[in-house]
Amino acid sequence: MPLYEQEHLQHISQQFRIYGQILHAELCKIGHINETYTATYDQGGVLVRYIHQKINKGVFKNPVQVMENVMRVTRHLQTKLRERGARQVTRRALTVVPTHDGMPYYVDEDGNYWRTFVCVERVQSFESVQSPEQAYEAGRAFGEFQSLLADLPGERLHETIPDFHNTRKRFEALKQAIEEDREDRVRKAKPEIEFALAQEPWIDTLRKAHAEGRIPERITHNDTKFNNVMLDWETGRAMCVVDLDTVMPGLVHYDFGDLVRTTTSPTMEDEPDLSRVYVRMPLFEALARGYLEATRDFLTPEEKSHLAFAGKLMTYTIGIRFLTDYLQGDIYFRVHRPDHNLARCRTQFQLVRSIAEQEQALQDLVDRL
Ligand code: GN1
Ligand code: MG
Repeated sequence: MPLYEQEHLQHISQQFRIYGQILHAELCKIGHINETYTATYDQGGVLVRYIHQKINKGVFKNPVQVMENVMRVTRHLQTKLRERGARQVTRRALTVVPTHDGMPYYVDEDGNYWRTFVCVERVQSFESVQSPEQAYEAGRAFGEFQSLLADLPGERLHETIPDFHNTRKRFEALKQAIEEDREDRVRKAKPEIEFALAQEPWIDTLRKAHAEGRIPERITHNDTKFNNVMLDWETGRAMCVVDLDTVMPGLVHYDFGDLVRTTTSPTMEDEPDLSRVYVRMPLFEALARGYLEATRDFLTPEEKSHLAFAGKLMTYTIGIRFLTDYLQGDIYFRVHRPDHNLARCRTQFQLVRSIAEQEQALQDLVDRL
């Protein structure tokens, strides 16, 4: 990390109620949006780590509302876990460390919002799923997350990104990006564009079911990709889910769908060898088992009947978001090489094809569980 960044981080770290001295900090490369550092402190002669994170204000237009949601959600999770007699509550749900004047964030001289979390230790996350056990754990973790938040008291949570999973709006944004063709990339993405546009007939299915009152709004995580689950080093069990910025009102399908996207093919999000990208039944079955076990108390038959479809819809939705960003010149998702967003899009669309081919078999499997 360059020296000026080190010094800036030193300054940031002093704003929070941390009883210790910062020794060093490393940039954490996971995630496409926020800037995250893992910082080590000497606290009474013991090394303790904290997470400092700069919220991406281009993506989250209202960081104050983001943190209001995060505070309500983390407090509720911890209260419920304590009531249930859970051990290691601060490893099971994130803990926000306040600033010296009790605020959940610090605004720096450039108007950036910073926040600090207790670092959950002896856990790891993965960019791709390694086994059915892991898929099961991911399903269970996000199912439990929804279940614990089902009785969150108070007002409706803020919509931190309005229309985040509104596939119709994402579709319109794609069409506009194609029309504008700002970066002259449309010709390079022809097959992907054709595929994306051809899926239009089914993209409104869930929003329609919701509008007709057939599926309810709930509190959902909305970014359930597999690397947002922290698994215990030793036991492999899911301990904690992270990345709470998009926790807001949503459909359970948003969460289950993104889990299908990220846990049923043991490949990376940008896997270039498309022949390796397809749904593995044992992974899907484990995921669905974990999720259904945790959501049994509240999930309705109608919600359950759309779970396989949810996988297709969310994979498609995130696929068209990558494609749109590619056409607009990579302004949203962090990229690590040229055409990275196009590669990510291709991988998603390959998975959409695979889910579509097996959709009935996948739903039959869900129905049997
Ligand atoms: C982003 O920040 P990260 O990498 O966990 C994105 C998700 C996408 C995901 C695709 C706020 O999540 O919606 O599904 O990338 N988050 C936001 O990898 O846009
Ligand atoms: Mg993340």
